[in-house]
Amino acid sequence: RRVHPPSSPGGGSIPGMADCLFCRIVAGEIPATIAHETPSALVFHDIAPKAPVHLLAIPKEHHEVAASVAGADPKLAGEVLAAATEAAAKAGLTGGYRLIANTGPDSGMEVAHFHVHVLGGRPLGPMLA
Ligand code: D5M
Repeated sequence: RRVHPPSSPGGGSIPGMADCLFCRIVAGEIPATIAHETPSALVFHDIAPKAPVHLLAIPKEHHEVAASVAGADPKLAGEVLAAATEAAAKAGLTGGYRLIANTGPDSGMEVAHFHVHVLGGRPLGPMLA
């Protein structure tokens, strides 16, 4: 299974990529509870859930942030969004849910592999509370 783009042999040309936590989950090197999988995307449970349902939807291929994947491969960006919504449906979030994609230091982003948080299972209140 290809994790890194072929333009980056060994995965070392982008800082942090060789040790990317989410690439290692895609590669099966770090365990995760998979909620949904498509040919290009993976959705798994967040290790520190902030809501009764807290999932992370990622592209299997490494892209750092939303702008990276949207610029390089907008179809893939859409596939990650679709995988997030499919996982929300599978999780039974009929009352609604929240999608969040942190980007860069001001957002508090911790893992530099693009991911969409899927939060739900209770009324979430105002987003910036
Ligand atoms: O969100 C990064 C998220 O990644 C944060 O909510 C914790 C989660 N996380 C960190 N390590 C793991 C593992 N090993 N499995 C599952 N989830 C994990 P950010 O938007 O970058 O702040």
